[in-house]
Amino acid sequence: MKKTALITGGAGQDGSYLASFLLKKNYRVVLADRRNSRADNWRHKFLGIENHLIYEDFDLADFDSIFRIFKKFKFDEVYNLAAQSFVKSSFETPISTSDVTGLGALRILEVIRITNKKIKFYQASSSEMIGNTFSKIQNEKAILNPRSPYAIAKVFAHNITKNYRDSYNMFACSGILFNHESPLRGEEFVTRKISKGLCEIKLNKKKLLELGNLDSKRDWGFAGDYVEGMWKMLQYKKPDDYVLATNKAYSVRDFINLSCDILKIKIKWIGKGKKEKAIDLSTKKIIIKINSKYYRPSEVHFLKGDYNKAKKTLRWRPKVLFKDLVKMMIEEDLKRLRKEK
Ligand code: NAP
Ligand code: F7E
Repeated sequence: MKKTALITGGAGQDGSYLASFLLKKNYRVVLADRRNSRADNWRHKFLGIENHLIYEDFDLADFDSIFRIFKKFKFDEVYNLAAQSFVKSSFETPISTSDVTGLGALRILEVIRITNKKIKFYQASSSEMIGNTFSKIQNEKAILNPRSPYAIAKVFAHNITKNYRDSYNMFACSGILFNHESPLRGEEFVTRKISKGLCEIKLNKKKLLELGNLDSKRDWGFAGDYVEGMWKMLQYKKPDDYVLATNKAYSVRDFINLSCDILKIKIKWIGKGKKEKAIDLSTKKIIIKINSKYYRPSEVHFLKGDYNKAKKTLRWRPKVLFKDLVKMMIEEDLKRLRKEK
């Protein structure tokens, strides 16, 4: 019998990779999104999966729309990936972010509890929940010190998922995922902003890239690897929470330097703090500068994840590491921009 999976937020980066992964495992895959989120469906087209999925309209803020989908299908597994996922925006829209990213998970858990407690549930938790920390590496036991409305909403969703597991014996897991990127990453996130922006500069389609805090460090993995980890959590004999990460941290500046190396753009950094700039040595022009509007009211400075539990229990490990990830993103952005000509 084919298993049926529901992915909320299936139009996003992770939802697209997960849908592709589950189709290969012979699942029937239902994607639930707001209609506008898949207006051009570019990610599904990129992966060649758009004709193999069942699309349903819904909104994670709307309980009835969730209930309707659960009445229509009999799910084996549910992956809750929908969220207002951009940390910077959460400072501008704290209430709707809390409603969708926090309470949204509870709405789904309630529908599962009421309709069929056998459904396995995955919650997309985040390293942002850990926030600022003094520890050099963070695992599932890290103290949570969230620094944004987004992260605080994710803490609620994380804790309520555990509470439903403990209270109602439900198979509910959270993946505490550190940053993961890909050519399918939204352009507002820093890695894609850099890869696309520098490719545009290389191809003379743009003159200047403006960024915020270059010193923050993240543990960046590849989204395609992480969706396999999500699935593995739901296949294990008992539900639990797991960190998925690469155990390496790099700064935003490191990401830029490597991207420039790959693109063969020779740069020199001058100035400090908000006055810092990168000059293209071949043209002597400034190609990167700081714009304070990209700073956050409160920042998470350093994240590096210890994925030992997932490695030992689920036999999961990241396959694509930093260098190859940056290369993959640059190559794909170059290809797309050249096609646009
Ligand atoms: P993403 O590309 O932003 O995907 C999230 C999807 O949720 C988007 O398609 C978004 O649509 C949709 N959405 C937003 N509000 C919604 C609502 N009210 N109802 C229904 N759908 C809604 O994010 P991602 O990178 O794939 O991440 C997937 C999940 O993992 C998210 O929950 C994110 O918070 C979490 N996470 C991501 C990372 C990471 O590094 N990528 C790390 C840890 C956790 P619109 O684009 O139209 O708003
Ligand atoms: O920022 C700095 C920024 O927006 C990374 C989401 O998927 O991962 C993501 O959240 C860092 C921050 O991702 C710019 O200040 C500098 O320190 O790419 P980001 P994020 O905030 O880490 C976590 C795990 C999630 O759960 C989230 O859903 O880069 N930065 N200059 C900048 N960031 C952006 N976006 N734009 C800049 O110009």
